[in-house]
Amino acid sequence: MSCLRAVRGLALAGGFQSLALLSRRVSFSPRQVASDASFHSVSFSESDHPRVLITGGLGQLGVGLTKLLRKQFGKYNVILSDIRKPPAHVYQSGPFIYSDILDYKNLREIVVNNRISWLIHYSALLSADGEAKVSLARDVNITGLHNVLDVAVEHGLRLFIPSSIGAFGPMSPRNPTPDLCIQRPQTIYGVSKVHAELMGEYYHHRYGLDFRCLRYPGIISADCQPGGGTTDYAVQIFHDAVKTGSCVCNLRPDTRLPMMFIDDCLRATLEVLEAPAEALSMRTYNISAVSFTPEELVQEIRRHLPDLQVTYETDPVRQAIADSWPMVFDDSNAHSDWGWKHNYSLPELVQTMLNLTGSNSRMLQAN
Ligand code: AKB
Repeated sequence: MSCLRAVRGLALAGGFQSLALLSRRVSFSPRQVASDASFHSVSFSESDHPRVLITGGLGQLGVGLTKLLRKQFGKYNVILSDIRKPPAHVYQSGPFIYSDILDYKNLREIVVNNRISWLIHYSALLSADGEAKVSLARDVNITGLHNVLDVAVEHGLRLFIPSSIGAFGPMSPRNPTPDLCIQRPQTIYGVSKVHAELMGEYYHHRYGLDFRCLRYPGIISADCQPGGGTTDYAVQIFHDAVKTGSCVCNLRPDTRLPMMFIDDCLRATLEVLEAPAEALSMRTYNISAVSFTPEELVQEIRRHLPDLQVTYETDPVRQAIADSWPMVFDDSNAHSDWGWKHNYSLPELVQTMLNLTGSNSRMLQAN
């Protein structure tokens, strides 16, 4: 890609050190733009609230985060975006826009026309999907990321990108997994997440980008069908348990993974976005809530649905991914730097999920 071409000449002429200092002071854009382009967004005076754009907004997290941010910052200050057509209730609930993160000009136009100041980048292929579609995952998770990073630097945005337990690999310590350790993941998803962490931190260091990143555990939510993730087995169990009373689990019963209820995840995202920069000793934090195995999850669900039938049919690709991931996540830095603490224990998560999936499926039956 063309980024950094504009500054490369200067680097050769003036030396790397002085360029780095200069670029931090004058907010150099890493992407070459037309010489008559005006960065008028920087001259806007900031309103009280940020103007937020969420990419990949129709996945598991975007709609929920949009709701939370709109409560905090106002309906019209938060724009949900995706390349897919939104369902009616999402379209009617507030601003929605088409955005393609692989189209840099489209992204820039949205940022400029809507005076965006915070960008939350949720577009990504997840771990199991990524292994099935490596080249698409590389495009979306890596090329798309480059576009997002560049537009964020060019327009002085605060940029949030989620990373994941998937950013670790078989050589990482697994119980517990600290923030800083050997990563070396073995999936395209994991490689793209390490790339995002490092590029974000590099742009922070080099251009002063306000990059913030949380490594999410597996997220459990009720209002959308499980996507292409390895931890989605847990979401699937809830849907099947409520709908049919039986389920097939594609991981071994003793596979321990860090997990979190969606409300905790969305709150953590808002909290790190709002944290004062001085509080952040790092730019990428682990966040954690609970760790459980399929067997432990099933036991807890059986306290409410004693007749639940479960069969284990291990999928070798997903199992290998899960076996290379953390079992327990150490989030002590998030706790001490910006006060992170989860609310939902396993029993609370299960109770809430059964209530929500039960009422969702009752609503579908009634319609
Ligand atoms: C996945 O399983 O791929 C995701 C994740 C843990 O990042 N849910």
